Amino acid sequence: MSKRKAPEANVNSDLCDMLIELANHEKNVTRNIHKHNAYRKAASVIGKHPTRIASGEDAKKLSGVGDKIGKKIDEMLATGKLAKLEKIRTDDTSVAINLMTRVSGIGPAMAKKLVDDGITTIEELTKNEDKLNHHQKIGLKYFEDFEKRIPRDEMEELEEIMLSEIEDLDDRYIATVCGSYRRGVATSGDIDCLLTHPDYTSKSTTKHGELLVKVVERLKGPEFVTETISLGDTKFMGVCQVPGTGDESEDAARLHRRLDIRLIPHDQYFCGILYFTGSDMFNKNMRTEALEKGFTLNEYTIRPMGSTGIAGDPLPVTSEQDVFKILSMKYKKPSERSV
Ligand code: DCP
Ligand code: MG
Ligand code: MN
Repeated sequence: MSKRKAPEANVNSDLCDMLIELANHEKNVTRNIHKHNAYRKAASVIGKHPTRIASGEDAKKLSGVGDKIGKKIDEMLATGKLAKLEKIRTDDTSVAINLMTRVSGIGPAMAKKLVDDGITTIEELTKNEDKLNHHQKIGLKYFEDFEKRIPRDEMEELEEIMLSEIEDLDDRYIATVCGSYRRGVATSGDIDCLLTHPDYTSKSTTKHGELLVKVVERLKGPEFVTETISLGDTKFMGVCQVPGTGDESEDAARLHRRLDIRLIPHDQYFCGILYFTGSDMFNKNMRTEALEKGFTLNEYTIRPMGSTGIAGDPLPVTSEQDVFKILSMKYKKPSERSV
């Protein structure tokens, strides 16, 4: 039996929801990335706290919770709501900007520009499609589909189709579905696939552009990949779905899903896997811990930081475990990396 406790239900989920809503407002509307990060960090640490937070003072004992957030927690606990959020929720401009950012490809700056131009609904956006780039047009076309999370059984189906097509093409490819799916969660927002091939390393001088293009072409065959948002040498962004069965009612229910594929050099695959498994908050915390211990970690490599502040050569990594070992951290399985 495992010594670790099973993750408890979050007994402070109302406080977390409040902080996440505030974080999103700072990202999308006021565009204050520091405040966004502060709210996310507080939500993350409070979400991990095993007992009910009783007061702002109580919350402030946790790292990442300061005076201002402490006060908001007191207000929330006393009244069950937050005046600042009530105001945001009824502010037409905030509501419209938030709506626009839900379209894939529309960021906070573009959302504000659209709302400044008087575009505040999806219907108006559809009438003004000419203002959108290719990615945003696809985001609008599949607005409803992309909002729906992908159930795990569909993720498994998509994974199986994708991996078997890739293996048939060339069995030396290695592909791994990362993101929230690899963390074992029940539903995913999209499909994050990493790809590598022994012919492509960070030192290889031969052209690797074809490696990803060939895979994408192959995946279009069975009508798995249905749209390309963008395709470069190392990054594909597009749309996929479970291929049709010919049964009309079944086929009509199939949703279009966002698919990202990244081609990673063979010698950097495990840093890539670690990064793209996330979560983003877990990555942030791990990178901070790495820096504290004198290393710099990113999606490609882990390197020691010299006393001059200049990063040294990448350390050899042949598994995710290696990265944890270098940092003297206890290994965490993907399912333990959600916060
Ligand atoms: N990632 C990160 N920092 C970001 C964005 C992404 O570290 N700002 C990493 C960690 C994520 C992974 O990339 O887990 C994939 O990004 P997604 O946005 O697809 O996030 P998830 O797959 O974790 O969640 P979802 O189920 O919503 O797709
Ligand atoms: Mg994802
Ligand atoms: Mn993704």
